[in-house]
Amino acid sequence: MKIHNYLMMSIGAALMLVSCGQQNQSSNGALSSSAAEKVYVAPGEQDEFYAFLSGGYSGNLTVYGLPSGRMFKEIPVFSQFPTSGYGYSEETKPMLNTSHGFVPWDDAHHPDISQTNGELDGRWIFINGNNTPRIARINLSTFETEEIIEVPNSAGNHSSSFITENTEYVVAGTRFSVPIPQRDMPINEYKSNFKGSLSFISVDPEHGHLDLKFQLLMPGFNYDLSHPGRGKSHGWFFFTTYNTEEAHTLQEVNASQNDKDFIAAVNWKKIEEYVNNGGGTKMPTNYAHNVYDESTHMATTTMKKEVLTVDPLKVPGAVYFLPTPKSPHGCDVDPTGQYIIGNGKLSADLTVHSFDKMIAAIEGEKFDGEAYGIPILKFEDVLAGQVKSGGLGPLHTEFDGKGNAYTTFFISSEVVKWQLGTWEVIDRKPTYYSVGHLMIPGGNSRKPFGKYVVAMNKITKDRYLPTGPEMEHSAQIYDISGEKMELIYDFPTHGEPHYAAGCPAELLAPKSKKIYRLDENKHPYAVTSPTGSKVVREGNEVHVYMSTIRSHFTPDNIEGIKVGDKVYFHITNHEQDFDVPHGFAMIGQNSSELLIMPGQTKTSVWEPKQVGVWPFYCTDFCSALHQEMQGYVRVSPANSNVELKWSLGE
Ligand code: K7E
Ligand code: CUA
Repeated sequence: MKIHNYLMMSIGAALMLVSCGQQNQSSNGALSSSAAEKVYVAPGEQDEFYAFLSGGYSGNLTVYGLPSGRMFKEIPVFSQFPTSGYGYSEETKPMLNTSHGFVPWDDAHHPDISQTNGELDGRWIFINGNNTPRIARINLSTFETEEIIEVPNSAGNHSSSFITENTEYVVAGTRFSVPIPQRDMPINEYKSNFKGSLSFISVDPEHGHLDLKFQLLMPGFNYDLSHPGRGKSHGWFFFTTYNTEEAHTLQEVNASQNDKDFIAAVNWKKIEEYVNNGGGTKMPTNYAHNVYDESTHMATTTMKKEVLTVDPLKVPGAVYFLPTPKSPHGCDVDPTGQYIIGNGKLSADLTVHSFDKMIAAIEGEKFDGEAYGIPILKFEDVLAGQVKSGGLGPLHTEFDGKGNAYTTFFISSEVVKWQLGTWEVIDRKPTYYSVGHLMIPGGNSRKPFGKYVVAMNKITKDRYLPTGPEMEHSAQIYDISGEKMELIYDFPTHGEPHYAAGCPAELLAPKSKKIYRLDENKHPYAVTSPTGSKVVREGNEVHVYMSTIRSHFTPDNIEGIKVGDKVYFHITNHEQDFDVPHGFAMIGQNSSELLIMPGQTKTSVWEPKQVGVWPFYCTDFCSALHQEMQGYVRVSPANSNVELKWSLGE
């Protein structure tokens, strides 16, 4: 039966291909049984790679396995997430604080895994919030968001969050230029008054803690994407720009006037030295820095009031412009650090700049004018080559570590494989449909794992059974181990994945955390001993110190709560086994349930509005007696004299 199905599918596929007149997909195409074997991970077996896909407007990050395309987890980052209670629990609410108040959503685009010597080290993954500019750091042993720093003087935090070769910095560039500092001024005075900030956020090598070290205040262009130099170009960072016209309206026309925009090359080591020697100007500002402490299980917000800004003209030799056609989007650096690829989305050819030639041109002071005092290098002097791709709408490029690059073409819906150095096109395969980013595990590091490429498509159409007008986006896996790419699988993704990051499973799986140790729990409201449960009234605030173990809450009966009280349930999960969470939910609560991992404490607030006896229960099916895992709270009128008491088994 199974063989029969495959046969039918293969014949169907072959007919379709013939009728579409597509010659470039061999009979060994997507639906052949050899392709099926390549993605088949048998029950009980595990995937070879982790893939972290940005969630776009879901604000989160999803974790998949490659090659199976199975989704393992959604990690909440910038959005409230009722599945775990992230952003609803008292402990995690501060993670979403910003200078604009509590912002429980964002648009997450570019995850990047920490590196040591330019190779993935698997400690953390970073991702940007595009809308209310933020950078998040996620711990890759707990798969939890540990830190979110807001980026002041930024708007549309898009050329982010990319890290330098030793994770010295996570870099965040602004897409929109804005008045800096923000002020009330006419929009049509944009030109030469607005500025674009490029932020360098240092990463503590031990704990990963983030600190906004300096902000480079650049001319008022749009800074679209960026990547670090690596190897020989370590110490530099490259940013694509568009709207060098500095238009402020009808951008689709007005920001496409110039034949060439720029890639900005920033020597951050030079600027770091300048600020370490006291350079830069402190500017008053206001931004949130939110840190989750794994020992107290609690996040805190610190509002920062100052930022160190740097005028590029004060650091000669730090910033240059490389002319690049035409409204470039992706900015990618090859594993050797020699080539900087600018994908002009309105151009058919890819422009590849040479780092060596750039340095020679700088040393020879061969400039082609300047923009706001920043020297412009001559296009011909820095050009390494052009890829005559034949495709339309190039967006992003990744590398396989074997001398090849893979570029996505949004308009012509394809991935094109080409060779670094010869600029020859080797292969092209269609995508379904309109691909944005693509990802090879380690594909933006010195050591890519060039076995699979994942293409993330913007349009799904007929790839899956229809689900009404809204379809999940579609990703596709290609086997790239041979000369030609082979499409081997389609899988749906969540939100709108832009970029993704991947790494070998063995980098993360062995160190993945299994439980939180109860004897290390420093939460101030934790119940760490079986007898520690209690209920304490402080005015109209009531603190319930509650514990859970299969299959009951302690206490499970509470009386003496009154309408108008604010009841804090601080719940500690006393399990110390892997994968035994308990949940908690209270009727009428204006937040979400909580999912509490073994050894962890989380807090849920409930403000009872009605007199009665109200139940709570465990939301996670934790044992055969999970349905018995429940309790009652008696709520009396505001003026009642019912004594506060709690019990279990009475
Ligand atoms: Cu091209 Cu935000 Cu990286 Cu989407 S961006 S595709
Ligand atoms: Cu605990 Cu269900």
